[in-house]
Amino acid sequence: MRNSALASGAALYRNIGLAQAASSVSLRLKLDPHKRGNPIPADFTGLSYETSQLSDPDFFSPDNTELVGFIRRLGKSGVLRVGGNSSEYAHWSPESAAQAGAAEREEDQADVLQQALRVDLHRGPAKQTRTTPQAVRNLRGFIDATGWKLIYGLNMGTGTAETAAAEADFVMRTMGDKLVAFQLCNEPDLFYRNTLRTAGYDFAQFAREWQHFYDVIRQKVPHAPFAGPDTAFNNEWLVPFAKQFKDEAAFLSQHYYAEGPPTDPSMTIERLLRPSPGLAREFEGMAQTKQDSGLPFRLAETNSCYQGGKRGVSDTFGSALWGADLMYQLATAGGVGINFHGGGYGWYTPIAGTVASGFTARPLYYGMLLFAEAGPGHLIDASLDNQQGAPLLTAYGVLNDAAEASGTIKALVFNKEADLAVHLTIDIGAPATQARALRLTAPRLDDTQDVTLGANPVGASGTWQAAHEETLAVHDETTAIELPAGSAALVSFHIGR
Ligand code: BDP
Repeated sequence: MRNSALASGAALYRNIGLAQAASSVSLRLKLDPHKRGNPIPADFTGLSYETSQLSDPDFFSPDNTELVGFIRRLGKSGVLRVGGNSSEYAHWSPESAAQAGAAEREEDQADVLQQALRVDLHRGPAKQTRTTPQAVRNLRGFIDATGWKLIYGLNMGTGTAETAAAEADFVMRTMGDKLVAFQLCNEPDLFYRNTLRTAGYDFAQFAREWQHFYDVIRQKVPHAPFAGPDTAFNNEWLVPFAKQFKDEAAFLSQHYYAEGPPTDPSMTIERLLRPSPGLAREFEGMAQTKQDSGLPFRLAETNSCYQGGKRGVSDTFGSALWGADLMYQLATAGGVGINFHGGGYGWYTPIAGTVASGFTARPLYYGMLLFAEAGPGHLIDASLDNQQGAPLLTAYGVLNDAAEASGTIKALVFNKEADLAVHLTIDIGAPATQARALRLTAPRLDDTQDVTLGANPVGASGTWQAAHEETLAVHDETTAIELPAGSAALVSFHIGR
């Protein structure tokens, strides 16, 4: 009761433009363009889909122009990862010509995530799917149409090294340099409990299997690139993997689910937006592996809540703030990329839909779009004073490498406070001539339908452009912006030359 009264009070203040009441606080952000942080590579952004999606060759196909459009809008480059639980039940079928009928395929595609979840939930046998040469050829066309690259998951869970080598050979010849890496399996640290291996399956056993698959595949495909271990969360597997396979792997990968299971009532938007001890642990593992191996780290599968997401959390505006903030947290910690998992109509999918019914952008997509608008480059030093006044406000600075010549600095600010508006003064650290703000907003954190970026929703095939940008006054290298509770903004500064 108290919370909802507070929330509606905050909404009222927002609506009548009185964000300064008791529920407002002033903070200062100081950017320093001369202190460069980690790079944000051009292919940082990414999506992850189930391998079972390949059972319908029309899904990842250049003819699926709608999905191509949604993906291209997220970045000129990026990484599509095909893997997940269902990669352990996907079978390479080079001879197979027969395909399921269109209706059956459509049903499968809407259900792809649910099928993949059966593995974790012990709800019965996982669905076995077939991957055909046609699906891989269409995938190549799709990848070309998007301009992105590919991570391809092979089946070590229930398949043989020889079959994986035959599949890898075809994939490598078809994808060429569009393939960034093969992953040999999905979340082997959970194999012991999802019936793929017996209880007690440990890192040593996994490492032997990984080495065997690697050797057999490399014999047939000498230049095949690999990434791993694609573990669910265990640094106890990630860290030794980095030590043992630093010469075999092109980069390291692990997964992260912020919450779960969805049936647990404590899994809420509010919890999602708080700092996560689980994420902090993953970052510790990543830092350790960087030190031990020098290999880059990619969060190759992530989302808000495992077991397909949680309705009212994963499909809300809260997930947009969470997702975009996670991208910058990861870059700050030294990660080189991220893949948000989805597909079909799963609660957490960034892009929902099927070939037959069409596709739409979910709230999480808007968070990724904000990241795309800020662009790649380098992080710059960004420090907040009085952060205890709004502990859930986070801020980042970006210097676009390409825009460097034209002198553009960006500030990303996320007010994840549910009831607290923030008056933010930004010290740009350079004499700026102009400041513009692009806002990511929705009426409420739990809103699922009315998210906008720059006052515009995402249209068909991912078409979007800002309908409204605010001009902010700049005085003596500073500007100020009001950030309503539960909102984010991208502020761009042009530095005078
Ligand atoms: C991950 C799996 C993915 C699932 C996801 C989930 O890799 O295939 O769909 O969990 O539970 O662990 O939503």
